[in-house]
Amino acid sequence: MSESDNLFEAVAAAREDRVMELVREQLGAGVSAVDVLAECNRGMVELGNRFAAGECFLPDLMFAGMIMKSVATELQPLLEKVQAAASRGTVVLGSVQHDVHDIGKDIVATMLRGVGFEVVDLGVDVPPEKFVEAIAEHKPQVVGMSVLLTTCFKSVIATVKAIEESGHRQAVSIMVGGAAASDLLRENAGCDFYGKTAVDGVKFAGNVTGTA
Ligand code: B12
Repeated sequence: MSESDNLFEAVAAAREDRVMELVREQLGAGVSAVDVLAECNRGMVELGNRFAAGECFLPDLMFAGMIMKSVATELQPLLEKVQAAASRGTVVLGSVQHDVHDIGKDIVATMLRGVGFEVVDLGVDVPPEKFVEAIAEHKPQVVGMSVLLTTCFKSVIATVKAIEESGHRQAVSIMVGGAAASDLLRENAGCDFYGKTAVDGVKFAGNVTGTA
């Protein structure tokens, strides 16, 4: 199949014009925003594999990152369509220290806001002490960490440790997600939940706050 024929390939080949066309086509054909996003994610993973195999280079990753941001902007109103009347709780969210990947984290934030959570988005490369300060200030029920680099596992572990040492551990449920995260990381770092997708994170926050 040629790269222009499907969304997965168009994303993996960083073909911006074709990606946006196919996203609109799929939405027009009734495919849900969550499914469109999932196919784009698979394309991004494939692009990452090609990068790891030396078949494409950093500028391709950067360009694809920009394309995904456009896709996320296009999908945002659809992901936000369920508006709750009252706040369902607060989530503090960030990409861990030394990790600047933020596309997935932003999608998690958009979806949480869309279903009525307040989200305190700390951004990228967030040091453990910033998570702790935000917990003290905003009193969230849930803390979410995004991690895409295996070299940043230690940042996840350090963040959980800092939360424990600050005395806030019992007050918050901690979730971890992102392409480098796994159930094993959750267990080793002492997080409460590993979410493979943004939807999993939203479900977890709902369960924690008893608003699912
Ligand atoms: C785009 C990209 C970049 C862009 C990021 C742009 C941006 N603004 O984010 C740029 C060019 C900056 C970049 C840089 C680098 N990257 Co990069 N990048 C990627 C790529 C191709 C896609 C990531 C992405 O956005 N995916 C789409 C989003 C939507 O998916 P996602 O983040 O996984 O999020 C979904 C879920 O995981 C979940 N989720 C995410 N966070 C959370 C949090 C919670 C709490 C929950 C519940 C769920 C959740 O929800 C989302 C939707 O369902 C990946 C490939 C891959 N396999 O992921 C490599 C990849 C992550 N990068 C990699 C590398 C090596 C790098 C660099 C070190 C390259 C270099 N030599 O400089 C730098 C590191 C920069 C740094 N310090 O962070 C490697 C990491 C390898 C590893 N195992 O550690 C990967 C896997 C590529 C590869 N196969 O080699 N990268």
